[in-house]
Amino acid sequence: MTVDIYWGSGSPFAWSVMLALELKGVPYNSHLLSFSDGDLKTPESLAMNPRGKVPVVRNGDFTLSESNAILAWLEKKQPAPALFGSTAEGTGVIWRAVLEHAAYFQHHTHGISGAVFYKKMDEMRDEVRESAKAVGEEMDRYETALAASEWLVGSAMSAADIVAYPHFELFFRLMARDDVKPEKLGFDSGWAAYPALSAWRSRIQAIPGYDNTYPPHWK
Ligand SMILES: N[C@@H](CCC(=O)N[C@@H](CS)C(=O)NCC(=O)O)C(=O)O
Repeated sequence: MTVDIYWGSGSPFAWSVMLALELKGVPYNSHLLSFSDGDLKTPESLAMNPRGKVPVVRNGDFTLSESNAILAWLEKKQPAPALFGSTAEGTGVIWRAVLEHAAYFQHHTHGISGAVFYKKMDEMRDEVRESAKAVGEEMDRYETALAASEWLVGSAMSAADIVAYPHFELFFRLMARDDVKPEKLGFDSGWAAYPALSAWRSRIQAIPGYDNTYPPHWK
């Protein structure tokens, strides 16, 4: 099986899917789309995903968007190594971690990145501060969990890790921007303030093929 993946540099959702492709050793054709050139809104892109968002994958005449749906599809197409566990209980707990990350972490980081990228900090400062506080609390939870275990769920890397990880990278990168640092949102030390998260980051960076997934415009 070869998968065509349509992605954008720096999209954490696309990054998760690419990590899964690398981990599972699924060959893929990479189609890097440009957000700024409007590549996601062409008739061809909108035919694949009417929402005009990435990632999108294609395999034969099958097309799928939504990163977590893609991960679930990929798991059925290429079961090994398993990213959603091997028991009913394992699968349930991994999905819980994936969904908790979306609800309690991405929900807030998404709001912050919107304020930064769309230059709306002045009008959204109060919401950004609230979100940063919520992210800090979640960050502490992750730090505690990863101080006790190498992976977010169980004893092996799973979808919980590869879904969460790119969002941490994007968040710390945002916090290091010159136009965000003066906001004093509490993350000036970046990854260094979180030793267990940093060790987890190193474990993920050791995935064979990791470099192929790293956002090109961040290099
Ligand atoms: N829920 C979607 C989110 C995808 C998403 O928001 N992608 C962003 C990039 S991070 C995008 O394509 N944005 C382009 C746009 O909205 O115009 C998923 O999990 O795949």
